[in-house]
Amino acid sequence: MSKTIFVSNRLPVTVSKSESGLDYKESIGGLATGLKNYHEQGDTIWAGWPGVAKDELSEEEVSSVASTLKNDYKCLAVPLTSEDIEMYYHGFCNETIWPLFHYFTSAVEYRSKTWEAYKRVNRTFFEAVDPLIEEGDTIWIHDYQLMLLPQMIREKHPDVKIGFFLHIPFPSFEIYRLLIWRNELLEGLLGANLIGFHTYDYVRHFLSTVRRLLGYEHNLYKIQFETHLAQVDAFPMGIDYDYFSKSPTEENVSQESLDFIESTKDLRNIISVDRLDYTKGIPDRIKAFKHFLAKYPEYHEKVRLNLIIAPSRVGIEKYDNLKREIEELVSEVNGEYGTFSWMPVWFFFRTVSQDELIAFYRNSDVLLVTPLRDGMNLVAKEYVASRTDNKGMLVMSETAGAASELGEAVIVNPNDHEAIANGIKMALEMPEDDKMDRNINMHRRLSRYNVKFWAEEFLNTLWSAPEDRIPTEPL
Ligand code: GDG
Repeated sequence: MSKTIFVSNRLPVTVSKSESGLDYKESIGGLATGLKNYHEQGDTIWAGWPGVAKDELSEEEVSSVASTLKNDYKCLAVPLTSEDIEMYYHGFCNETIWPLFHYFTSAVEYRSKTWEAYKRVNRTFFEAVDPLIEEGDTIWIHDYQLMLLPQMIREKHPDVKIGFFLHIPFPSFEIYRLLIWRNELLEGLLGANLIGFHTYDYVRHFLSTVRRLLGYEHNLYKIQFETHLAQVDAFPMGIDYDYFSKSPTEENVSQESLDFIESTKDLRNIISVDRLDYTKGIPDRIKAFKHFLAKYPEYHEKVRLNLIIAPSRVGIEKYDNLKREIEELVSEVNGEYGTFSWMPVWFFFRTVSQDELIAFYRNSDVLLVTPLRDGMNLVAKEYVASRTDNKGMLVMSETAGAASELGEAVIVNPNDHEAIANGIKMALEMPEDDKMDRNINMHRRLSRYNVKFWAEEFLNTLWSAPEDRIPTEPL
């Protein structure tokens, strides 16, 4: 029977090693959250790196991880070394592709050593997945860490269906062209039968980049590449709407969180939830909140910003510096505006459980999500879905992919502190019936275009792609 193989850098479960042994924990992040349910229910295998370097484990531990992942989680562990992680993941993925695709051009590092590691690790993924592939299988590859993999698989298995989805923005041609290895990455992607992006803007950028760099025109979003057609389209990723809109059970929310929520009942609560990343615009958001307090003193002692930041890419200098910058800005606002009975910003540098997250969403009058660039941003969708009473309001930046689907939100330029401050005020003071109308529209869309719909739409499009191999021999 044919199966679907998901391939992504990380698995939906993260393995870590401590003195007490090996620990298995659900991974945090857009992709893990998004495909989890689909994977649990379908005939699928998920291949990816388990989160711990193979040279940090004994041989027995390596095989124990492999068999636990296989038997308990339907996962295939792709073993990577510490050197791989350093050069491929921290190196090429996060020092080159991530900043470039998010338009942080001055942060991009061009190092041929990390590029070599990127190629090598994409080959490692190929070698891990290759023995699993059987005729009729579908392979769905995810994200910027594996852009060479589609073509590697295509060369060996020309008849399987290969899909690729990019979770981050695809930048405009003028940005993308800065990359030294630009053609190789495009050719790697074009090995897929279907290449998906979150928005039509990213699709347009990709098509024009392929035309200008490789000279391939598209015909109705289909590009003839070597012996097959590569189709390109937008598939805006949704969330598990039912999960976020159902009530969390109280026993899943810690007493500490319930007490915290209780203590904020008399305040207007603004929440923001992000992974720690410089693309998320967190320092500008805090500065904008400070500006809000300066401009609208009537809100002193009445409002609170709850900043929940999940640790990410810990130990990397740029990220550690960002954390320090955030801490300084938070204490600056609290030092300047706080009183003996009121602290305007509460900063939590930790992850919380999903049920707690929903409880926090529900308790918040406003979600403030102002990334400088974001492929989609699932947090915005989760907040709207969680507030089933339609009494919350979303303030979000125009440079997040989700802005093109959530036009009823208060949309702001994330660099414009004045606009964010006014956006906060507008969201806090919006009449109930206006909020209700806007939220009802957003709910309708989110419940229909949920994550299951996203995955099915992508896979159905991939499966229904026409028999597209062009004969290589003259007829
Ligand atoms: C990439 C793209 C794109 C966060 N903190 C906690 C927690 N989270 C969960 C959220 C959400 C996910 O992590 C974050 O997803 P985002 O979409 O906001 O951002 P990225 O992680 O950067 O994801 C992004 C996404 O891929 C999907 O394609 O939207 O643009 O950058 O689901 O709920 N979850 C829990 N505790 C936390 O503390 N349980």
